[in-house]
Amino acid sequence: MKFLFSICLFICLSFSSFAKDGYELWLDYSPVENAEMKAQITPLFSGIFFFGESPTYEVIRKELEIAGQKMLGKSPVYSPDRLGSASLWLGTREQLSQVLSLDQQVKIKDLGEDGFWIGKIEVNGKSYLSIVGNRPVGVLYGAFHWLKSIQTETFDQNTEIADNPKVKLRMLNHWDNLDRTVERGYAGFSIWDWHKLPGYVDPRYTDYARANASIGINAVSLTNVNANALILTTDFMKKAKVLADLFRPYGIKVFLTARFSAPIEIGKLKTADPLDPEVIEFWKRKTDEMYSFIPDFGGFVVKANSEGQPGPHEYKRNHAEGANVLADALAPHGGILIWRAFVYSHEVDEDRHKQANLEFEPIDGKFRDNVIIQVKNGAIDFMPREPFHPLFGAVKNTNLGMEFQITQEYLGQATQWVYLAPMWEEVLKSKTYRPAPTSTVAGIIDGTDSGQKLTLMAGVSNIGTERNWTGHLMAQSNWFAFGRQAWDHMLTSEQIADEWVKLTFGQKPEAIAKIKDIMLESHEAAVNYMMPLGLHHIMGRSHHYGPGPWVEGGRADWTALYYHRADSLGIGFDRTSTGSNALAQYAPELAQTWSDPNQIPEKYLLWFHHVSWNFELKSGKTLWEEIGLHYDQGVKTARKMQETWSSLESEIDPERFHHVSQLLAIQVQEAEWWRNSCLLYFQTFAKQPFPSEIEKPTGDLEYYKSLEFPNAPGIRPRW
Ligand code: BDP
Repeated sequence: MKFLFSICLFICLSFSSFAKDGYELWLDYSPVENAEMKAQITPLFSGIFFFGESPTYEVIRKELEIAGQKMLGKSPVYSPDRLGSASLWLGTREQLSQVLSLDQQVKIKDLGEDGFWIGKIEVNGKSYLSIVGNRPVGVLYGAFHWLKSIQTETFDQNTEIADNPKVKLRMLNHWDNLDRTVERGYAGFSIWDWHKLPGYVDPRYTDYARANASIGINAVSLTNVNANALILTTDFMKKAKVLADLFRPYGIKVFLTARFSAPIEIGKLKTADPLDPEVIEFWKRKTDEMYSFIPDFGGFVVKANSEGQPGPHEYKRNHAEGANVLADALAPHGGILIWRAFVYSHEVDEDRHKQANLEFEPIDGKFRDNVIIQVKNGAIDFMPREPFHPLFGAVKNTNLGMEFQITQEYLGQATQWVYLAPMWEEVLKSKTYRPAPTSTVAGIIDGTDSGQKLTLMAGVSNIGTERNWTGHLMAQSNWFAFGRQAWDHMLTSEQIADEWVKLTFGQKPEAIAKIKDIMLESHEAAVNYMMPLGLHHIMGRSHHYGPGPWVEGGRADWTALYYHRADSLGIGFDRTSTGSNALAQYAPELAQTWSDPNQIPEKYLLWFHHVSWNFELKSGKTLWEEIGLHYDQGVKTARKMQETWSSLESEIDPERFHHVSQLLAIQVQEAEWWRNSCLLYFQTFAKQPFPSEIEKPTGDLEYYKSLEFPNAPGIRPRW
């Protein structure tokens, strides 16, 4: 009996040590089995020397301990002095100034605040592999890079590496409410336990900081853009301070969302008019107080005059007047004000697409230097595919930052595997033709085309309390990819997928290739089975889960009918000069080509054109046929993803394999549901049979329309 019990215990323990629940993210450090790699890194782990001290070096030491144990089965050994037994040096350019050559000094200096250099330094005929930054955080980024290169088997100690981020602020925006619900969150509750802070510091905060630092994320806005003014009270400042102190050694700055009406709600003033002296004084006082708790506080993020949020328009002031009062309060402390361009109200225009440009173009140049306008990648709202936002290129004298959505509000939430990097890459690489004919969205954001110095890429977080952080294990890749693209938008989504898969699943060539295949086709598949050919905003109302092309009634620009405009003649939103003329907000080079339904890339066709059901596409097929083929292709790709994954059963640990398998089965059903609903619905207008090549949509349209999901996660609460 005792014997049996011991066997059971042994089996359980061995299994639990192999059980992979995804908590470790991409920092799981699998044992190094490659003999050559092992031979290279073993001496390095046995003679580490830090030039000086910094809390950030403590963070590096802890990471080296974890990595050393997991990769080599032993703790790193530190050398008591820089020569002697040392073989790996870490420190800043200043700390290493005596041993760096002049050339190396210059090279490293040019890397700026966050960059790092990894290379060999020769002293007395011995060479030392060195990880050097201009600041300790650069050393941290270098250390993470080094560990990653070991795991991806790209490390070669004879290759010198110099790397620095293209964008200054690489930021996560949490849409987390103070009661721990998360707007558009599909991974449980908020990881910020405001109730127990400041007394209780969840160890998870540290793992969160490690994960972010490992991919270069250096700023986090902790609270929902639909903001609660309470976050600016002294009690909450004390709580936020604990997080800021914890994140500091990881190079991460804390931002908070500011509710424009806070002067009334917590300041007890009668107005929030940004030009009112008492309001100006309120923001100054509150900001000073914030800096007394968090001396390196990043700044505020503001959503104003959008979807019912208060803002300067209530007082007949424009966005610049609203933003500048907060910017002025932050400026003496070096803080930054991030003002969102996601604005729309009923009155402005008949096309929501045009509203941000209508409001921001006339006040271009009127914002303070420490203001960044944070612009969503497209003009509507994080749709499965959007053409880039026309503010990029139209606004020339104001800092513009990018806002991507990592959480998959419109892209399968947490039931679907959709790798978002290809979509972001497409946006970043889009040519804007302004300010220069060769300009791209990425060039505007990183300052090379726009000249702006203050640069930002923000991503709406997909993180929650679920054990694997992101609900769907594979959605971890989107957090990872966001950080990597914010660091370097020249990386391709394929390169990033390659890194992530190796870090997450280890060195298994066949599995790596197959997982990458799935990832790289997943976004196009989702576009196909949800909203192909430029269709947009045809999802379920409010929770945005599943299809809802029939959604009508209530506020027009929250309905599907407003966007697809299907009728007996055709389908699509005419945004040319015969329609809303939103196209005129793009550079003439683009507007001209895109005005022609025969020249516009077909992926944007119905975004800008109302086209007859019989319009002929490049394939020679009619629009109606192509819509059917796209929906059907989406379903087929989803099934193929499922098959490919099934073939990996022997390669992947059972926990992760079954987690993903079950979700893929749901994804296939959801893809079929999207296809069937949309095609049956659109057929009521097109009144044509389905193309013969496709699997015929089945089911009853009335049934699909009747489905309700009152418990779908992430629904926007009342605020
Ligand atoms: C939309 C979301 C809504 C957000 C809004 C925003 O549905 O919950 O509040 O974006 O970005 O996509 O402010």
